[in-house]
Amino acid sequence: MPETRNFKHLLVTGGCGFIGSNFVRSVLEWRPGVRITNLDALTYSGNLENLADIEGHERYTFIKGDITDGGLVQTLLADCDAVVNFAAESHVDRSIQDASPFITSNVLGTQVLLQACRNTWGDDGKAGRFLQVGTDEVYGSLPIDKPEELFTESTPLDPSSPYSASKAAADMLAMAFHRTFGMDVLVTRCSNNYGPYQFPEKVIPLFVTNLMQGEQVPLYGDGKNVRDWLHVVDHCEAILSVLEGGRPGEVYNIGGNNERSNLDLTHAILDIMGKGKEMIRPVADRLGHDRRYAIDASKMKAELGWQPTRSAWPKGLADTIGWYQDNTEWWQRVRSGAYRDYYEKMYGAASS
Ligand code: NAD
Ligand code: TDX
Repeated sequence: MPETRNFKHLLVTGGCGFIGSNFVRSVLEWRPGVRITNLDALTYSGNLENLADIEGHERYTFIKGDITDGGLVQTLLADCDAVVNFAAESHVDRSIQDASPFITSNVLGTQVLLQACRNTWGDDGKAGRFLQVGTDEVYGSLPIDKPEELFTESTPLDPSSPYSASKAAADMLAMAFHRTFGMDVLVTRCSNNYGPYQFPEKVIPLFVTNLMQGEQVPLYGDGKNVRDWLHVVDHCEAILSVLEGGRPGEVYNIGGNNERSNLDLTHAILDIMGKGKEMIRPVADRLGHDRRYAIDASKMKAELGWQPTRSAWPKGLADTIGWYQDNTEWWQRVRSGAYRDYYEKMYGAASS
């Protein structure tokens, strides 16, 4: 096992989103000595309510601001010894509608953060560590008829969507700062997450909240596309183990070993919620829709001893559906306002 590092003060970016908020809450609980500053621009998917339960926590500070603001980032970094960069535009369908915010936040934002680290932590940036939270989508698409094929850390990058292309650029910039300046940079690449506080544009909370409102669920294409589902808190634990124990300049793939076709996922949701198959509305396929993602996470297990423990299927899914059923006010607020316009543009019908 590599040497374990202890950090005192993390700058978490994008901590008001789905994964970031779960990470902030979990780390405050798991690491009683660690302080967290959360820098978030509060875009459409950033929500202060996601961390309402830790507002006022003595080891937590929230700063509203953009990762492309280098001066602000540098000021915050002066007292921090690590960055965990979650801040990003994260939805593939939105990147198909308009790629430009993806380039600004995901590419430019990552470069500004990396440069601010060098400006603050010395030319080689070695006074701190930078973890870039990446995605398996950068590897492109696997066939569904070759289950033995998996993404490893050495699979060539071959992104399909503007979203995944922007994330690939961010990963490459992070690695370039390691190779060129010797910065202590690591990249994680994770499969599809599910769990509490996910914005209901992503398939699981979209389908669950549609069904709770008596609406059908829009299934793209033939429904045979496959995703590898991981519970968000397993992802947070994996990120923390890479931050504390990973080797500089390395990529770590994180996955749930839990491949499901969208049709199987939809049927599981319908079963758990006691709904029938007539609630499925087949719709046109997503442009450039990747057929299958599947992660080989053996490096995480071999080097860091990490394995998912919360992703058992369908229990993890049922618990997650239970969370949305118990938190109707949260998602009803999220689904109001600008969300309705997004929904109508995407699915051609107003969300009730
Ligand atoms: P999300 O959309 O729920 O949250 C993104 C957060 O980043 C929001 O709080 C938003 O306000 C903030 N943000 C966006 N642009 C910003 C900017 N320029 N400056 C400051 N804050 C900004 O996304 P998520 O699902 O929590 O994903 C978080 C990260 O994890 C992303 O980098 C994403 O690519 C990656 N990832 C997500 C998944 C998944 O299944 N959701 C899987 C693998 C990797
Ligand atoms: O309405 C829908 N109908 C549908 O069939 C939506 C929104 C999705 N889908 C399908 C498309 C995908 O095959 O469900 C699958 C999952 O879709 P998303 O939830 O949009 O996730 P995906 O595109 O796989 O990307 C997610 O995982 C990797 C996250 O959004 C990314 O941020 C992450 O990097």
